[in-house]
Amino acid sequence: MKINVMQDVLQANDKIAEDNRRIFQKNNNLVLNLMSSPGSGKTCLLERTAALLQGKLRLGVIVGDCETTRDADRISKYNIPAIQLTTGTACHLDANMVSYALPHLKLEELDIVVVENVGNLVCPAGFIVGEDYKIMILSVTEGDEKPLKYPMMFNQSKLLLINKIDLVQYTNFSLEEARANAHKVNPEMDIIEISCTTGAGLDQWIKWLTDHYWQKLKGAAHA
Ligand SMILES: Nc1nc2c(ncn2[C@@H]2O[C@H](COP(=O)(O)OP(=O)(O)O)[C@@H](O)[C@H]2O)c(=O)[nH]1
Ligand SMILES: [Mg+2]
Repeated sequence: MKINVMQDVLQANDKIAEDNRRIFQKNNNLVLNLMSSPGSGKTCLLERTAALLQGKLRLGVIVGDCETTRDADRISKYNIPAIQLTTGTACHLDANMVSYALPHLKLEELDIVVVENVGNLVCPAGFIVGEDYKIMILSVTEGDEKPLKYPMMFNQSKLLLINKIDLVQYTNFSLEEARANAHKVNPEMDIIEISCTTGAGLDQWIKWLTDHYWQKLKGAAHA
C-alpha cells in the first residue's frame, strides 16, 4: 500500500494558513513571507526597514530559526515587536508554527508583518503561512545562477531583492545575468538591487513596501 502523505500535509497546512490569513485581513496587515539562504541579509534588511519605517508604518516581525533568539533580539532593539519561533530540526516555517506567534502580537496595532523564514532555498517555497506575498533575497556572494538551480523559490516570489551589491566588484556575480535568470523562471518578478550595509536601493524597497501596503488597504476597503 502506498500513501501520499505530502498532499495531506500540504492540505492541512493550507487550511491553517487560511485561518491565519483571515486574522491578518481582519487587522488590515500586509503580510510578507521573507525567504533566502542563511546569511543573505534577511535580519539586516528588517533592522534597516524598522528604522526607515519609524513614524510612517508600524512593522512587526515573526522570525524562524532552528535555535536561539538572536534575530528577534536584534530586531527588538528597533522598538518593534519581534517574536522568535525556534523550529529545531524543521527547515522552514509552516502555517501552524506561525499561528503560535499570532496571539503574542497586537496585530491591530500593526500595518506590516514580515515573517523571516528559516534560511533555506528549497522548503520554505512549498508552504504558505497566510502571507499576501512571498519575497526573497539573493546576495551577490551566492552566485547569479541560483534562480535556475532553485526555480521554485524564485517562481513563488513577487519580489527579488539582490543584496550586498557593495561587494559585487569582488565577486564574479553578474547583476544582468542574475536578473535574466530570475526573469527566465518568473517573468513577472519585481527586482530591486540593494545593500543593507551602505543603504543603496533601500529607498526603492521602502517604496515597494509602502505601495503594496496602500494597495492592499485600498483593496480591503472595496471588498
Ligand atoms: N557587505 C555586506 N554585508 C551584508 C549586507 N547585508 C547583510 N550583510 C552581512 O551578512 C551577514 C548575514 O546577515 P543576516 O542579516 O544575519 O542574514 P540572514 O541569515 O539572512 O538573516 C551579516 O554579517 C551582515 O552584516 C550587505 O548589504 N553588504
Ligand atoms: Mg536572520
